[in-house]
Amino acid sequence: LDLPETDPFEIARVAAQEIARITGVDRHDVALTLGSGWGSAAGLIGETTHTIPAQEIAGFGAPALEGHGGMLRSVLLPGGKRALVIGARTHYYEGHGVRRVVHSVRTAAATGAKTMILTNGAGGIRETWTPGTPVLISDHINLTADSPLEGATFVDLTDLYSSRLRALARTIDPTLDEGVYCQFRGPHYETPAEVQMAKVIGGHIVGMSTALEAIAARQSGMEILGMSLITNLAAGIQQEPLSHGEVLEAGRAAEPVISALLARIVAAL
Ligand code: 6GU
Repeated sequence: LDLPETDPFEIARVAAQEIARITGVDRHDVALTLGSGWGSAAGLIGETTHTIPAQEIAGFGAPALEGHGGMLRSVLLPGGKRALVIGARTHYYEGHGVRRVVHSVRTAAATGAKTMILTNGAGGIRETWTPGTPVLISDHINLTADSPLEGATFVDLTDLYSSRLRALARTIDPTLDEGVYCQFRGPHYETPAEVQMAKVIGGHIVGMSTALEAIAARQSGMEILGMSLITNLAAGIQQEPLSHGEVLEAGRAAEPVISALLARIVAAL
């Protein structure tokens, strides 16, 4: 994937073939990337028939920490559809390049998935969002200065986060707020001044994932649902310093509720 002459879509097709061979499932209908706080949804949406260590599949590479590799799951949904659950996200800040960041999304598309659900844990800019609040992503601002598209590939990003799927999510939980997600490079959190900038330019949520993945999903023709779990308020919005430990703890605390919500949304697709 790192070599400029390799075709990332070809590696994604190989990855999809490997998933089909291991699972015996020749097409998946929907794919979910489960970020911080969303992991329990894997067990709630249906019956996991196969769990595959991601590093066994082409293009996924070795895990950042030994023993902390992500898993890919094939899940049979109650209605008979198939979900590919991606528990292995490569973040842009890991420095493996944007091809690695979006490889799971391209693999999902190559397995046949027409719907891509992208979730994350993120910081909130709106004071009313207490830790544990799930928010629908309505649009994004990509502050990475990078793109998964290579060469003269002009892809329209209107209604990137499907208004149809957002409306469907609100039939399950009418109280769901929505907001604009700003993807920063990370891995440091933003300064209070950067958070103010994000607010002034129209952002409501700050995080380190999702936008680049959504662009790749649109390029592959998938319909996208994006959801953030607000794990904390962003720097300067909350007065206390941010800690990764608190972010993880807020994710764990909210996990049962938001995972159940996501499972109900998936059942309604
Ligand atoms: Cl405040 N910023 C970013 N970039 N990512 C986060 C976060 C903040 N809180 C959780 N994840």
